[in-house]
Amino acid sequence: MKLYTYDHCPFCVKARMIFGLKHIPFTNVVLLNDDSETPIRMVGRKLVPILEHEGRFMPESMDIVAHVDAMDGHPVLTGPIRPEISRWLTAQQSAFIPLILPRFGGAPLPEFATTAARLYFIRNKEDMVGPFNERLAESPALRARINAGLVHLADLIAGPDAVNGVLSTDDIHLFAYLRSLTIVAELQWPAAVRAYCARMSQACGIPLLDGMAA
Ligand SMILES: N[C@@H](CCC(=O)N[C@@H](CS)C(=O)NCC(=O)O)C(=O)O
Repeated sequence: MKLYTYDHCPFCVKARMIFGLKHIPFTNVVLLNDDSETPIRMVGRKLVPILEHEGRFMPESMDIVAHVDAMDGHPVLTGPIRPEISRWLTAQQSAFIPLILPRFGGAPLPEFATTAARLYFIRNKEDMVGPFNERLAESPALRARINAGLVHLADLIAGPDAVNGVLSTDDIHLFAYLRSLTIVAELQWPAAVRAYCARMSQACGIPLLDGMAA
């Protein structure tokens, strides 16, 4: 199986997670961010993640997660989900997006291996959130909002192995979000949240982004 991704993409992290959690080998193919031709040829849209399996192409991160989790008859995402987790994730979005996008745009990620690919990302995302330098200037206030959210999240985490005690799709959504957040330097991570991130990173085989945090 081949998974087409961008390293920064939280949806791609969701799809990568299920392979790691199930110890299923796969080839992670990181596309250049300005490569429209490859995804359009596969699924008719410029979008990742895309799973290539037995000559067929599947987009949509959570469809890929469900497909891979079911494929051996031994699903691992068997735990309950809690509405508090999705509510928490939704509440963070407006501070999360302007914090992470400018930092991704400057990071040494493989999807930005060429200048054209990096510029494609910057233009595309600045159309969404406005000039990156303006968003970066707002970092102190945005960090404060995320820090407050992380304190609240610490109370929601049942344990480092699974946010609700048993692995579920909440872990897929939550770890993908938190892994993106590790590109942001100088956040205040409560111990329970940090332990959860470290454990999930190890269990999924997906490195955190601390090394390129800014
Ligand atoms: N609903 C899709 C969303 C995927 C998505 O938005 N992917 C982004 C990357 S994070 C993408 O490929 N956007 C097109 C682009 O970056 O040009 C999923 O869950 O897989």
